[in-house]
Amino acid sequence: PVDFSGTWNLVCSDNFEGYMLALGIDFATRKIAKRLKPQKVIEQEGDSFSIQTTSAFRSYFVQFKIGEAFEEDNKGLDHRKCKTVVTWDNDKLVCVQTGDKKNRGWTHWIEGDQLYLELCCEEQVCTQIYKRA
Ligand code: RET
Repeated sequence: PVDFSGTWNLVCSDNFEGYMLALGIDFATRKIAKRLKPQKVIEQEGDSFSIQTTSAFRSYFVQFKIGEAFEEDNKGLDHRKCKTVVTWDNDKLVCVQTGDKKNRGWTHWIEGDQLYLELCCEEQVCTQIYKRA
């Protein structure tokens, strides 16, 4: 099975601006956030995950077990509460964030030595690629 564990650095990002706009992130925050190169530290033990996204400006931490819904606070992002659940779709990690925003969620997968992250909100899709540190 896939193991997402490790430290990953952002190498490219497409339409993060559109994603942040869809979330209603304010102009000043977007201006700073789009220049960031966040690092992800993922710990995976079986079906338990913790994902720390760290940047010079702000950070975000989330912890979950596959298939177990939890309340996500999105603290430091848009602060909207979601009922969140993450499941496997073959080797992809698929997150659905149910709340005020339609079509909100993300998918993580690995290809070669790259970690992909697709972030969705409403009509916007942001694709990011991370490389092992
Ligand atoms: C930053 C900087 C402040 C503004 C925004 C951010 C976005 C963070 C995101 C994190 C996603 C985390 C995921 C975790 C699971 O893999 C970089 C904190 C909007 C979108 C998908």
